[in-house]
Amino acid sequence: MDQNTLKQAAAMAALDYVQQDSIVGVGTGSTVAFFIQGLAPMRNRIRGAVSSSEDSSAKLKAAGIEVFDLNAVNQLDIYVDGADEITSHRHMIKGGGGALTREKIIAAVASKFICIIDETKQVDILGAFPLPVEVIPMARSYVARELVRLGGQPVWREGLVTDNGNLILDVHNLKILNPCELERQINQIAGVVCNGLFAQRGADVVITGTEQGPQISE
Ligand code: ABF
Repeated sequence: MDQNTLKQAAAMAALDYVQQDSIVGVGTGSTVAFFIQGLAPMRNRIRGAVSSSEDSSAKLKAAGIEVFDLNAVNQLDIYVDGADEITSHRHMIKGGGGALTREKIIAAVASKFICIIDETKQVDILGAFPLPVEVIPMARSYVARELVRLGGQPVWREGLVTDNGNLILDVHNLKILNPCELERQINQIAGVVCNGLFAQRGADVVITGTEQGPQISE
């Protein structure tokens, strides 16, 4: 099976967690795009969605699904999103799509974070995928110097401005043995808006598309 088929299988399996008359938290990326396609036929059985990016908002609206501002919602039963890397502890690197900040906010609100992946995302140790860090533009160089002090090699993702008007540094050559601690350390650097380590708040359910079908871990 090709990677897209595996992603689609995981995304379809996540539909079973969507509750009647609920507002669904929706992430960003190509795996989530399959989930949004699967949500479309259910649009009259849910109230709508809260979206983690302008890209996903456009896909949801095109599918006829109402998009709510998070401030209009008190709680979310589920948040469905992909990942760039994930460990057996359900710690993740996210943000390859540049939407990490809104993704982390919605994940914080949701009761259950359902991560949908293909099996290529599973790793023993996080860090082969460069860790995205969203920064306030004026702080880019200072934050880059601080990330070097933490052992990384930050590269400015030139040409990309996030939905929040900020910049992204992708940090290479990290071998992340304590994701929770590094997440905290990076968050303390002045000028950092958010970083792509989802370890303090990891996933609650992981649905992996495999050759044998979707495998669910919770
Ligand atoms: C998104 O899912 C991002 O955090 C992450 O980069 C992406 C994974 O992309 P894809 O599903 O396209 O492999 O939530």
